[in-house]
Amino acid sequence: MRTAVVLPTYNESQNIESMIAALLALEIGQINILVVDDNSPDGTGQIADKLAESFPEQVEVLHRIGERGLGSAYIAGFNHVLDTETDAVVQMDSDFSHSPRYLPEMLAKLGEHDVVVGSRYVAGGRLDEHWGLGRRLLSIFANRIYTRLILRLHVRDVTAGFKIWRRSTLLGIGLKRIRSNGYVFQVEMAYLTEKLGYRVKEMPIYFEDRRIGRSKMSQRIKLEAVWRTLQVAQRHRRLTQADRQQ
Ligand SMILES: Nc1nc2c(ncn2[C@@H]2O[C@H](COP(=O)(O)OP(=O)(O)OP(=O)(O)O)[C@@H](O)[C@H]2O)c(=O)[nH]1
Ligand SMILES: [Mg+2]
Repeated sequence: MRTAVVLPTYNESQNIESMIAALLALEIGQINILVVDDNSPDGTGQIADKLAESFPEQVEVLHRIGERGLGSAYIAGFNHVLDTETDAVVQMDSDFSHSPRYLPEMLAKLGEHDVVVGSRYVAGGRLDEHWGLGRRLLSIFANRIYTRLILRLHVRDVTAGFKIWRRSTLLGIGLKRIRSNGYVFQVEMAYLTEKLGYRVKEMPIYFEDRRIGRSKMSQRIKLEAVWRTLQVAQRHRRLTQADRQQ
């Protein structure tokens, strides 16, 4: 099985090298890593370039100039790796909140499912204990109440950003359908996945706070998610399995 890992980075100069080392140390067959860097002012892109020189077979860097956003970085990265012969596509943060140690088990589960989700909200899943009550409540409200009520999703962790997709699932979803960029990117992908009838497996993970570096998620981005979720529902509510992209 060939696996491509898409790693979006914005100012992750302190994490990128150890993240790539941890991924390359996994024993999961052929692995290719694509870093998608949005011209990080802290030089993450240049560090990634050096790593690509050291591991030319496995590491590649996509530099985006003048563009920002987690969602659009993933779409650019997904399109890039779908042009290769990869069978599975990993989506994960590059700040160690999503631990590479879960990947072998997640990959094993992809055999019977169309996407495997590293989930904070199934039995055994956990949030970092440093999260304050406010942040916890906001995440629980967003995931367990608001999005589930509006979108009627079955998945527990609607904003999960740690996933392994089968190639065919990403192709069937049709990335051109995706319009969101921030947190709602995760929600829109989750909604399309279920609307199109794909089999989702949630696997519990411990979501650890980023080890080093600064957060990019502002209060405004979080608030924007509230009404953008309504747009996602509006946009895709009529889709069924027959609407999978060929
Ligand atoms: N390419 C790209 N990557 C981004 C952008 N914004 C965030 N990222 C990356 O996306 C991942 C998730 O972003 P984070 O800032 O960790 O978001 P978060 O996990 O909600 O917040 P903290 O971990 O608390 O900082 C990280 O790997 C970031 O480097 C962006 O605009 N472009
Ligand atoms: Mg993070």
